[in-house]
Amino acid sequence: MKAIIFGITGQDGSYLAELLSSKGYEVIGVTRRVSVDTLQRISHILPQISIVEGDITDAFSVSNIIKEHEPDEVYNLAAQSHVGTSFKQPSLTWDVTAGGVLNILEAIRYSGRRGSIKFYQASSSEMFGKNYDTREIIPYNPEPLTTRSDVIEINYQDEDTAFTPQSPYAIAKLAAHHLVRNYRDSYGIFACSGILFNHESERRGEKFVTRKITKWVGEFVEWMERRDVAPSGLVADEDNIRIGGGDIRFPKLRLGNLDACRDWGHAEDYVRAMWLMVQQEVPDDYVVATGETHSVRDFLDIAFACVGIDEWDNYVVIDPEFYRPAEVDYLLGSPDKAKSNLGWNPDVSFEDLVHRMMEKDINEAKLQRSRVQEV
Ligand code: NDP
Ligand code: GDR
Repeated sequence: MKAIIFGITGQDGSYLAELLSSKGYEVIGVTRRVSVDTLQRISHILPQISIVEGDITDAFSVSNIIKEHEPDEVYNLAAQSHVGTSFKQPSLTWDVTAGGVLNILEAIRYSGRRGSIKFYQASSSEMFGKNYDTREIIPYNPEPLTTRSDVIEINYQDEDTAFTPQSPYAIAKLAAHHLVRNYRDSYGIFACSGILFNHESERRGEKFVTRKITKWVGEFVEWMERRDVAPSGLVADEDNIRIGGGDIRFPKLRLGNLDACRDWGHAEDYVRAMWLMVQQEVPDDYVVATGETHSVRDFLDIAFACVGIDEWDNYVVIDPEFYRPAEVDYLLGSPDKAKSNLGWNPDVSFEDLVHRMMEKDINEAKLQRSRVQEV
């Protein structure tokens, strides 16, 4: 089997390349030319995969790659994937995140092999925006329902929840999502979309909130250890944490909305769901999520607890710079369809996810002392 991965240098691309390689696939990764090295996440598997140069906004390069390599499966993970950035660069986000998908679908349509290529598109829970559905959960209890007050209402999103995108990124993803459905219906192309909820990992980009937190905490702990100081010896001012209130300081962690709730899973589990979707007889769209939601505050609690700090308020500044013009407040996915049709289940819990990311960033900070944010 031969698979092309657009977006192989990203978090998910690296895990998917590992998964497909381990299954004996010939993997071709598409990378765009940039002035810095973007192959770090896949450097360990480069001998097992092939790299070709291409950009999904360039219709000719996409078409040539698909014609030349004659893949059985095409996975599109390429996107301008940062929601905050999409408000600052909406046009670029549209071209890459929506237009790029059209280029791939057209390339498959005119490849001369459209009946032989299976296509996966990385859709997103951001497409739900502020919307959710509500259902009642009735815990087991022998008392008659009429006398009970323990019925819980739960808000969730699944494949039937209406989309109300809140950002240029989400709008571009929704356009791509509809294109996939339209090409499936119009031309009989095997095209499916995974509506994936947030998934993180030790390889997560450093501008997403989870990795931003674990990286900061790792560097902060390394700084304390190097200075041989405990939290009790620190004094915080508006922007910095100072040893004994003196000149030696460490900049506070600057964050935006701490009340946002996300359904966070581990990327390794989620790329398994992508592959399973593509192995089905009939293409369909699936929500992939853990079914649990946690706030950014919850994430902070666990990340700081990993290094023995229970009170982190003094170390974090709320900076309006990181607020979004329109926010998505609450995401909790219901992955029932993926569980029953694909036999998919996540293995990594929220707590394990945070612990794994913290372990990686504590070790990385120790290894890279020169990168510590010290002034
Ligand atoms: P990343 O931001 O880590 O990776 C994005 C990838 O897209 C990178 O390989 C990047 O290349 C590539 N890319 C960007 N622009 C172009 C372009 N013009 N041409 C070719 N490649 C390009 O994202 P993730 O791995 O986290 O996510 C994978 C996909 O899943 C994305 O589409 C994202 O929107 C979507 N998604 C992610 C979720 C998550 O929680 N992680 C949840 C739901 C959906 P380069 O290295 O050169 O920048
Ligand atoms: P998200 O992820 O927007 O959900 O998109 P991100 O980690 O950027 O934000 C999650 C929530 O945290 C809040 N937040 C901050 N976010 C960032 N980046 N930086 C901060 O300092 C900060 N402070 C608070 C945000 O406002 C938000 O509510 C991710 C991406 O991977 C998308 O590509 C993907 O489609 C969705 O997940 C599902």
